[in-house]
Amino acid sequence: MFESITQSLGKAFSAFRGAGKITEGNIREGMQQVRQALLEADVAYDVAQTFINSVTQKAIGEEVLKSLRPEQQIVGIVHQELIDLMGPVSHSLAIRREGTSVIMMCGLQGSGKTTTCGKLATRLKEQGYSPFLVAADLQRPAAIEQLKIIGAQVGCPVYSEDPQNSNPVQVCRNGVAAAKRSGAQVVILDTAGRLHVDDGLMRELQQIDSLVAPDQALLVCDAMTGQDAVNSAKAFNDALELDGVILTKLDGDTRGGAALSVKAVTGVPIKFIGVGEQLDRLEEFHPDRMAGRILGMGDILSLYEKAKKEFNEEEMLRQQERMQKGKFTLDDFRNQMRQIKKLGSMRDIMKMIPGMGAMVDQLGDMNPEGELSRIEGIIDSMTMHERQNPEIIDRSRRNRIARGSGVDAADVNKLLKDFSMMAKMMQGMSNMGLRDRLRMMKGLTDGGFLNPGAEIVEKKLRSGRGPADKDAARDKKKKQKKEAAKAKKRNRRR
Ligand SMILES: Nc1nc2c(ncn2[C@@H]2O[C@H](COP(=O)(O)OP(=O)(O)O)[C@@H](O)[C@H]2O)c(=O)[nH]1
Ligand SMILES: [Mg+2]
Repeated sequence: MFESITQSLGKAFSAFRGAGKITEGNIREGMQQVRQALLEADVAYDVAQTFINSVTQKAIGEEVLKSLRPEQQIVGIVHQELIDLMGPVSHSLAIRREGTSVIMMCGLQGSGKTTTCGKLATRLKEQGYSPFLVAADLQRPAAIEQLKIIGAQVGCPVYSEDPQNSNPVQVCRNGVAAAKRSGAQVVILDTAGRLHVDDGLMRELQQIDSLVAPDQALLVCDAMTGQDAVNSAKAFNDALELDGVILTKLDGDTRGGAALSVKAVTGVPIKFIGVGEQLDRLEEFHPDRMAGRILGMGDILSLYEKAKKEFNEEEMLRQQERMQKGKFTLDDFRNQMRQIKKLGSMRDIMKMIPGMGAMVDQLGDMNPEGELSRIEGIIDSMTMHERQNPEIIDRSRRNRIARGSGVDAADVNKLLKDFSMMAKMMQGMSNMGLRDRLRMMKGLTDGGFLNPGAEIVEKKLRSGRGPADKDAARDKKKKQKKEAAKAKKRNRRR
């Protein structure tokens, strides 16, 4: 997998070998080669360009990590950028706690839909669900037979109708009804594909989509077809609002272009990958592992992680000292937030904290980074003098800061109040024993200050908006969209 891109990226990184440090000159030269490597891998042009711009910016802005050579540091930055390019991903299949969930599979002919239906059914069965397959591809005579064989292998029922006297929409409707009657928990619809995206195919899929309202619409894409796969993904997503992509045949993909571009071009993440013909050859897609595989430099990556961690620890220690001396300013606070952000997305950090994992789901579409960025924005709008002496911020300064950062004056006030409370606590803490420190920390986190997501989570918990309501909201959104489209059509006819 990915041999060719791994090789050409390796060559690109060698541009930094022997360099004393990262400079604008060698980074530009190296990035030209990275771009070349990406284009050869069949990554979409815009995606490659945006990617190297972003790496360049980070590389120039990043502190020099003493223990690393420039080449190693660049690999680390590219690794992180690759992860951001392909993620974040949720592997959830939105399966309801009760009743029957419907997964609709679509994709071009030969992309691996039928095989992947079998793989998903296998996976679901392993997880203790009872899957049910529906043969809705009436295009190819052998397709129904193929799904029946796969169903027998998995050990799950397959619904089919005589293709002469039926149509795909009817098969899906009847199939879902049959699955419900049989008490199956998950129905997987194997729909028809065409050799190319065409209107007939899209209309048929839209009909099925509106009739059975699937919980998940997944697109199956053949990784070996590179940018074509990405373009078809875009077309399918425009017509159907996909929930995820399953990228197949990665076992034969040496270039990696589709894996790298799908998310950036369509906004839809890859949830699973197919890595072989057998029914157990389905894996969850993990951007970090994929980025590691593409770079093929496990040792350098772990070195980079370690150096980063040490750097963070050094910086944290320095700040702790300032805190204890009562010298902790808003500027230090801002630096600290940047450090936190560098550790990864707030969601990922929360997932690593015991007991917080469940809260991540409750966040829904909320964006704790947004809250951090807002605080950062407010501090950015202060002068250095203000950051170091917040007590001089009077009404007119406060209004200026609020205008500059696009928030209400009340938000500035709240930040100042929270900060002064925190600074006092921090200073007090340095003279305390461990037990009192912990008690104090708890006070801070409960207040939602050191944990900007908390307030949001609490709000959500209070309003009881869980995953089930999210489904309802999604259905409602779809319905509204459809109504609007219908109304438009009606108007046009008049
Ligand atoms: N190597 C490999 N082959 C696959 C994978 N997924 C599907 N295939 C093969 O691709 C071909 C087409 O698959 P099929 O499921 O019939 O595609 P459909 O037309 O979209 O239903 C078959 O020969 C499959 O065995 C995969 O992940 N790796
Ligand atoms: Mg098929």
